[in-house]
Amino acid sequence: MNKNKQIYEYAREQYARLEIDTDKVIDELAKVPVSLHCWQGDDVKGFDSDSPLSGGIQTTGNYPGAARSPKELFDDLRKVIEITPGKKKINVHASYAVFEDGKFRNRNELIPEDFKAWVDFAKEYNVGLDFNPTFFGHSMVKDGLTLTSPDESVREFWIEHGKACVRIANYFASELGEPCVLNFWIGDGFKDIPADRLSPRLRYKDSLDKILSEKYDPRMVKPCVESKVFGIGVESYTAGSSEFTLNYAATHKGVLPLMDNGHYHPTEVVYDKIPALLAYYDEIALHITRPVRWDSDHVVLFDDETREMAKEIVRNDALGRVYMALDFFDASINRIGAWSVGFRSWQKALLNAMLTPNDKLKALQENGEFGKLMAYQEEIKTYPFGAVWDEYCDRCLVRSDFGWYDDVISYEKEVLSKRR
Ligand code: RNT
Ligand code: ZN
Repeated sequence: MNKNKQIYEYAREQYARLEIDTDKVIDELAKVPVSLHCWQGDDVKGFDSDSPLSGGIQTTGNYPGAARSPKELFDDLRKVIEITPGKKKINVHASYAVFEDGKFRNRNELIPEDFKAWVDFAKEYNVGLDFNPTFFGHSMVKDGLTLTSPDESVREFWIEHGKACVRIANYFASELGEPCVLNFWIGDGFKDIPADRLSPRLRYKDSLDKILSEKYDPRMVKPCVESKVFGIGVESYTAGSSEFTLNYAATHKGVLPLMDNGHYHPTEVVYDKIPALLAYYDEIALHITRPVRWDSDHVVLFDDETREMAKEIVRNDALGRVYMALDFFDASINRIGAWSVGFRSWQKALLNAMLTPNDKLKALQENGEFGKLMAYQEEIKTYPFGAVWDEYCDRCLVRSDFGWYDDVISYEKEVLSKRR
């Protein structure tokens, strides 16, 4: 037996003492889909517009090698898929339309065929697709507003965009036979103190109603509304606040709330909100990210919030009820590395949660044995998690140790550095 296997055997025994079957956990984790966002590869630029990024989001950094075309982005995604363990879905933004017939279509007139390249890509890897209308980075964003704009023609344009996206989500789901999460996020809001906080929200509500009047199969298309507390240049007011989106979802059957853990006040934690929503909703969605001071989109790490979020999903037996998607963009380091660190971190968090003796710990809580609960939770932290992670990577045929980053470096040398 080689050294790694010996180490794994030891870990397996350790976890068996906690009545955790590591082999079973590895098999289960490999089946859990996590949505990999397409927009880390090109700093959220997309293919359909030269307008600068808007909506209160921003990428910083100019590390060389960003994807400049559909081909380059697909190549880069392939690399990320190759070096990360676990089942994926791909999360596509509407701004990533690939006009194969050479004819440009504006966002209000997009058709399913404009995303055939994505469907082909998904079929190549046997993965599902999720989708997002793109309400930013476009000349029809007026004074920072889209679906909430007082200008009817602006609103109309974006409603048409939303409807087109419902049709595209239907197309994804029917082509791939996997549900398509269709996430609505708008950056609409104000930099400074508004005089009317209600009218934009009423318009947002009405616009969403109009968009979702477009027909879709609720078992296969999962519309979500994502909230946000503020954006860059949109500091004083965001129309799609947490209360707004939660109540929209609660009052519209089939619509899911989406929580992005970068979209709350800095001391709020999304892990506590997950069970709160699970008490009311059959299904919810997440954007997994890492907020740092003013920014909501740093690369996901295996940190406390990430670990606790995964625990809330796993120990509440909600892996089948929570649609998990990554959402971050870092242009200051190698983008393939950033993408992969984020994906691997969430995989680690899920694995860690699955290697926690959740039933035992819950029983301690129910029995009021809080001292013992604390002691046990601390002991588990030093269990040989790394050995199981290595074995999981091995079985997924990806490198577990530092070696995977060598692949990132060679790809940078051979491919990315030539993009000038
Ligand atoms: C922005 C939201 C949103 C975007 C993507 C690109 O703050 O998190 O989800 O990051 O749609
Ligand atoms: Zn998000």
